[in-house]
Amino acid sequence: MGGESSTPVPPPKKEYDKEWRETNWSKKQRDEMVAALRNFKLYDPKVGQLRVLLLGPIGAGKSSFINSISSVFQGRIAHATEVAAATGKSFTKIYKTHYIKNEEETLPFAFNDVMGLEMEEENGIDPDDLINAINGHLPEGYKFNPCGPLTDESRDYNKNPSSNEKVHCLVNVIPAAKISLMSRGVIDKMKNVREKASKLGIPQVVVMTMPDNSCELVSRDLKKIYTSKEIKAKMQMCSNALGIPMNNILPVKNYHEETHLKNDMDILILNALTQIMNYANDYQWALKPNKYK
Ligand SMILES: Nc1nc2c(ncn2[C@@H]2O[C@H](COP(=O)(O)OP(=O)(O)OP(=O)(O)O)[C@@H](O)[C@H]2O)c(=O)[nH]1
Ligand SMILES: [Mg+2]
Repeated sequence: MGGESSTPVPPPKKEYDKEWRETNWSKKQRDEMVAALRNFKLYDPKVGQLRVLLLGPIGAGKSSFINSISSVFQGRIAHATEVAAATGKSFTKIYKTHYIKNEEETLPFAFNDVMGLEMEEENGIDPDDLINAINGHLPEGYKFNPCGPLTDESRDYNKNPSSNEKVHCLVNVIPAAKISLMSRGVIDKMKNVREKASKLGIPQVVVMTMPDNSCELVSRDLKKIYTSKEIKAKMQMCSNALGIPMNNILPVKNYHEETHLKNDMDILILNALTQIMNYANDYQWALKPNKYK
């Protein structure tokens, strides 16, 4: 027997040698992205705002993402919407628009987070209500009804939504550690909504949350997000499951236990937000009548 067989095989490396998605982590970059979003110009100012719909499983971090964005712009940990403790039930039950407050004015960004997508009737949202939301038919303050979606016969149904009540970007929120465990039912629901949105030309991204729960390296240092092999594999899984290309899979760590802002967290949140708003703006431009005049 040869002596070489006893040479220990080094464990496979958990990290790439360099970031596969180049990222500027500087404070200057953070401040420049905040400034650019504060001065964001809508292609169609008459519409007034860009509306983003967040959907995903119960407890995916949808509400936390809105709070995280709010925190970045307010320069402190903000509480724009209720966040759940880890229970099995959806915490968000009302269709409510959240705005992002800046120092003086409100940014032209509107966010709607809907209740979780789980299949159990009493627990999840009806896919038809998601389509209603996308098309602007759900009134502000609408309470999701477990017995069925809102129909055009209801008094509450917004029959003639204006452009700013319609959705301009669909954001699928998926926790990194859950992607491989997500039920066929939830994925099918997401795909179904995604196909309907695609027909309307609505841009779509995935915000992949909780990378800290999924990778030890990232939990210690968020800047390892694009060198961690584990995280890249999780992003690839999200991309494959929903059929959304890798460049539209945006990892973020939400503010959840921190008491102060952190530059690295802000960079990922701002990268995601910038991409979402640019896509939403492109879509609004595509909808604009007489745009070539
Ligand atoms: N570690 C970690 N925890 C997170 C992150 N994002 C959210 N959480 C926690 O996950 C839990 C669920 O977050 P929510 O924002 O309430 O989730 P949701 O998608 O709005 O849930 P529903 O409204 O119930 O459907 C909360 O306890 C958050 O503090 C993250 O990036 N990392
Ligand atoms: Mg919520």
